[in-house]
Amino acid sequence: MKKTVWSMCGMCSVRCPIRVEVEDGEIKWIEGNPHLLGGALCAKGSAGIALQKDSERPQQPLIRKGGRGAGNWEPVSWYAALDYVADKLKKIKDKYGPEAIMMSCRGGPFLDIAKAFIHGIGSPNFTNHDSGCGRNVHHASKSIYGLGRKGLIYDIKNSKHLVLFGRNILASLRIAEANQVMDMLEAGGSLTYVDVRQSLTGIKATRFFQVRPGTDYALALGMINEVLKKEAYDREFLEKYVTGFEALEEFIEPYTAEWAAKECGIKANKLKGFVEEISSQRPKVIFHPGWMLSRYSDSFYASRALQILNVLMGNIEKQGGQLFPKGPGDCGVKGLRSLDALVPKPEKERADGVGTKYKHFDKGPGLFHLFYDAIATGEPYPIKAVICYRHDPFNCFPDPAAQKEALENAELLVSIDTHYSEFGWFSDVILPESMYLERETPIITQKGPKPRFTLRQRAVEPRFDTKPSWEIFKQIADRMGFSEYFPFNTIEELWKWQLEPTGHSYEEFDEKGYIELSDKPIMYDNIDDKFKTPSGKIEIISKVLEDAGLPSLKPYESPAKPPKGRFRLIFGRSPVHAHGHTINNPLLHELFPENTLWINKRVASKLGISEGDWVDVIADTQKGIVRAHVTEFIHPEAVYTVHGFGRQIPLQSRAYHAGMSDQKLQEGLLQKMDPAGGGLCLCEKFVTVRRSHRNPARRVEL
Ligand SMILES: Nc1nc2c(c(=O)[nH]1)N[C@H]1C(S)=C(S)[C@@H](COP(=O)(O)OP(=O)(O)OC[C@H]3O[C@@H](n4cnc5c(=O)[nH]c(N)nc54)[C@H](O)[C@@H]3O)O[C@H]1N2
Ligand SMILES: Nc1nc2c(c(=O)[nH]1)N[C@H]1C(S)=C(S)[C@@H](COP(=O)(O)OP(=O)(O)OC[C@H]3O[C@@H](n4cnc5c(=O)[nH]c(N)nc54)[C@H](O)[C@@H]3O)O[C@H]1N2
Ligand code: SF4
Ligand SMILES: [Mo]
Repeated sequence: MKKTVWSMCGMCSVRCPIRVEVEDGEIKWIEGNPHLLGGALCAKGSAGIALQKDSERPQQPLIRKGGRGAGNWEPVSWYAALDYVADKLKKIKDKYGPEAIMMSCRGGPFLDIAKAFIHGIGSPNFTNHDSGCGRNVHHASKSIYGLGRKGLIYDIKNSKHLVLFGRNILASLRIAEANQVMDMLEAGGSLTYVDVRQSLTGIKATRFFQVRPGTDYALALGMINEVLKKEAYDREFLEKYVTGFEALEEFIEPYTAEWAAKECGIKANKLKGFVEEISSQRPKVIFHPGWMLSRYSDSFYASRALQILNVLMGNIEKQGGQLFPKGPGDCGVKGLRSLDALVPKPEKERADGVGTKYKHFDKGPGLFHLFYDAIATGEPYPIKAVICYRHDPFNCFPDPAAQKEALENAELLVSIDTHYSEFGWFSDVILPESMYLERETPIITQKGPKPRFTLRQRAVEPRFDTKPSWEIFKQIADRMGFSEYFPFNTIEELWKWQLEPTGHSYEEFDEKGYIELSDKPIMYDNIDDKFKTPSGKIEIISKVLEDAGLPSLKPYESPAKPPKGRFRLIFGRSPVHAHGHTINNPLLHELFPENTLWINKRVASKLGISEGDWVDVIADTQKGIVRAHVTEFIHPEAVYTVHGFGRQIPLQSRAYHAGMSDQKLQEGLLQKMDPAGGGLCLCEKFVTVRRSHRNPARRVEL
């Protein structure tokens, strides 16, 4: 018999709502939830069935037998694995204190249970992947509005002009957002795209600025200068909500459109034409602050400048601009109950120094890469257990060799993952989580103009001896003696407990897969108290930054040019892969089996490199071998590759050594963060490229 299961995609972190058709315990069809996505699903989402059918994933708990990374595993029962982990954690807690245990979870809406777990142990050391992702953008937003990266959302569909700096929105996609971009374009809206290379988004754009790598801040400053010169801003909005405008006027003077155009390698009249266009379109103009603009040492300031442009447009809480996401409270509904709220907050300071040494950073998840210092040095105190749940730091942060060296000092490494991750392969215990179609998750709130509660439901039973993470955490907590923070035995009990204050019941999910809290978009009439900065205003001059001795408006410094014969290594995503964990998916592997190295045609011809040639990409001690993609559509200073490849897990036969790993080439970058934003400077590595003398059928990386 056929049945519909409402659930949530898990092939990437966007978590699109899905409808799954199941017949006789088999998944027959997956589509985007028709009520929200009109059935749309991306290639990765469609390949969820291939993942479910794939046997090249951990099938039962594993405990390491040989040396770390040797791949010698002993399959054990859940009982034995959970006992082993709980016992080790207890010993570490007794010897070094609970704060010696850290946990990283990728991020996203399902953090509650993971936070309750680590805080329940008594450790403040909860972290995530974000210093490799959107931290600069998050902190830039906080410094301006007092609100994080998700504190404002974009009404792209109704906008007249969307401006994207390195935000490849149609390839690095969220389905609903990509659909909004297409709707906006069809309605006659403009799209300005800024990148150092042409991309899927760039070819749909109405204007494309190809800039010299690392000069986004200059371009944004030039835009601000021209907007001010032409008085193309919302004076009333500025007077009402913004502090520091006079300082901006003074600061911006030297950064003219002509200066910016020269710095970025574009035409000044094109930049001026752009400002003329937006001046008639505001406030329906959105400067996307970047998602992962966290790659250069001034990306925080680039993102900040883009937010200043939004402020100048006066686009906040206006149709076609930026909107405050609305939650249950805006609909007269109480929020979901939180497990983490039951747990007393650990008093000890964080080992990454966030909140103490680094007061200007958001204490929430801190910064993972800074934990490596604590792990290596034992300062401010030792970290002895590292639990990675839905996170693969070796694929996420630069220089896995340097990470492994620091981890020598850790006594327990645990990976809770649906796949073999690079970290998992090196760790001591793998606790395999059931893949998303085989498990359920706690209920979450999805904020937006029309907020809702939603959840993931199990479509089919697990094929292997795997468990959902809620059960894994609960069972370790029981063994370690803090079950009071996990007051449930089944997921239904947890759902009921979460929903209790809201007045809704989980049967309501049956109809459409979510509980809609408002039937029409909510807009605020009054936004006077919405900015959470120290002054309660939008701060162009940020008190938090100034108190930390950091400038609010940083003078521009031109990025270094690569020395002769070298190139800046940049990276991005393919629409058919999600980081490293889909590379081995049988269907997605077929669509995109390995990455290439984009290299400018003129430069390539000087190096004697033709399309499809094998090239060596050399950093300091590391080398990658990959095929060249020779093209006019990339700036000659840069070479580009798709992130996530070069995996080294023999049990992933399709991904094993296919393509090249960018993070291995990023030697020395693990400690190089933007001091104001906390993001790692992932695009600050120069590499040498040469024709490879080898022509391997299967590449071996050094
Ligand atoms: N060099 C370089 N570095 C980068 C990037 C880059 O492009 N280049 N990108 C950066 C960005 S933007 C990000 S977000 C990070 C991403 O880095 P990560 O957050 O580490 O990446 P993911 O691959 O999304 O997920 C991590 C792990 O989660 C596992 N996983 C997936 N689904 C599930 C699940 O349902 N349950 C469990 N338990 N585990 C699951 C995957 O198998 C994978 O091992 O990397 C950053 N680092
Ligand atoms: N299909 C797919 N979609 C995804 C993901 C995925 O793994 N796969 N991951 C999700 C995640 S975690 C994130 S963070 C987002 C990231 O989404 P985006 O922020 O859009 O990131 P990327 O795809 O890495 O694309 C970044 C672009 O920046 C360009 N670039 C490099 N240097 C410069 C520069 O100096 N200036 C400018 N202007 N551009 C530059 C690169 O050429 C590349 O095209 O995507 C999300 N969506
Ligand atoms: S964007 Fe694609 S892979 Fe990501 S959640 Fe949505 S359907 Fe799944
Ligand atoms: Mo990301």
